[in-house]
Amino acid sequence: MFGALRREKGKCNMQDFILTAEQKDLVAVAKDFAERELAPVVEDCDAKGEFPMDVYKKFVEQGFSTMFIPEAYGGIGAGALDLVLVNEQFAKVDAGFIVSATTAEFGVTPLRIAGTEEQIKYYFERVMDGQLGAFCLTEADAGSDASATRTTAVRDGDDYILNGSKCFISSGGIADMFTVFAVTDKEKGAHGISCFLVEKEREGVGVGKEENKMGLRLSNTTSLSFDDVRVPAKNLIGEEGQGFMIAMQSLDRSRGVNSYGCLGIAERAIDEATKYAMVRRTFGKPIIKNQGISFMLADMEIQTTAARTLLYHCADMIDKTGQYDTRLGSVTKTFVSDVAMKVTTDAVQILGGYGYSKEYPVEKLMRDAKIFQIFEGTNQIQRMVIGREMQRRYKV
Ligand code: COS
Repeated sequence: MFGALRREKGKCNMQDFILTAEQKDLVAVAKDFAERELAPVVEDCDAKGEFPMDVYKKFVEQGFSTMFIPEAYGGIGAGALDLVLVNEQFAKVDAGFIVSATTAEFGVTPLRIAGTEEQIKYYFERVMDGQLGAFCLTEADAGSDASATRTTAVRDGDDYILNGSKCFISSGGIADMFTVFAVTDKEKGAHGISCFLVEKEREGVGVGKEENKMGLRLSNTTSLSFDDVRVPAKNLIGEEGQGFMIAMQSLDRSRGVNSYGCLGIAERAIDEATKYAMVRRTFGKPIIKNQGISFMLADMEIQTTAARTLLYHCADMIDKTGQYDTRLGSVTKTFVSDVAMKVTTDAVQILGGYGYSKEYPVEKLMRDAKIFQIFEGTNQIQRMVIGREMQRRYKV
């Protein structure tokens, strides 16, 4: 009866309107690769707690690992939004894989903030060869309180000698280069921390056991030890004492855009829960016909749409201004990860007993979502950061 006014199916997706043709192509390529190469190994790797190195090698061959490297250094020079879009597709299949596969980008951030041209080139060359990097800040007694770092670096002629250990390092066991934060002057507190580029092959670098994690089990997470590791002074990133500021600025850059992981998880949870609710029948009708279920799904959609919009906005701001806003990064990280936890918990509820069973994928999504409220600064720390930024803004 409505004829031409009838809505076309699938034409209400905002991605149809705001993405460029190139970005839509990127999304399609990433989606195809993730579903073809990654999806078949996820269940097994999740059970074993293993990073699929064979898939990573293909990921490198396809050029995904060098997307973030500027063209001037031989990479693809993708923007922040391009990277979010691609990584989101991987996260829908498995967030743990893409978190570990992209640690080189997080690892190089201190160099991009304060490194020399020579250091950056050296790091990028190794990434172009398929190597991974890792960002090493957290210690057993320095998690939320990052300035309580105990790892030390003592100057010895033209070198520094590093001693100490780091924990919960993403890609710790598979990375070849580490950006490590260590105390060079313990009297100066946060201003006595410095940052170093440490190659895995240096004598005294040790990789600890892999964490047996609740979720994100395809990501590799280990501790690292530094036992009299001699590093040339040219590996100091920035100046002595700048390390804490470099760490904070690195987190300002990563926290927002790295929310692609939990966004992909939330989107997948909606897919799974909606498909299930359409076919699962109780009392003679599909459960989605019950308002109790359809309202839950609607709330999941509302929250995830808002999360996606916020994340794309955060990435777009970086592309348009070249600036990384501390407040916006923390706001995005907190909102998207809280949404992912809520949405995956509700997806389990909609699937009921099946949701709690490993036979269906939603229990894994719920396990995977949790860490996003914890790493890169807990969501309590994010609220502290946001509160401080608000005080700065409203200072009279
Ligand atoms: N950019 C630039 N400088 C910053 C900064 C930022 N985002 N945040 C802090 N600084 C500077 C401050 O300006 C201050 O310098 P001055 O002494 O010259 O004023 C210095 O760094 C110390 O800052 P502050 O006093 O705020 O440090 P705190 O010890 O109170 O710690 C928090 C601040 C809690 C925000 C910090 O420890 C943090 O982010 N913790 C979480 C760490 C984390 O995310 N870990 C995850 C590891 S990676 S997966």
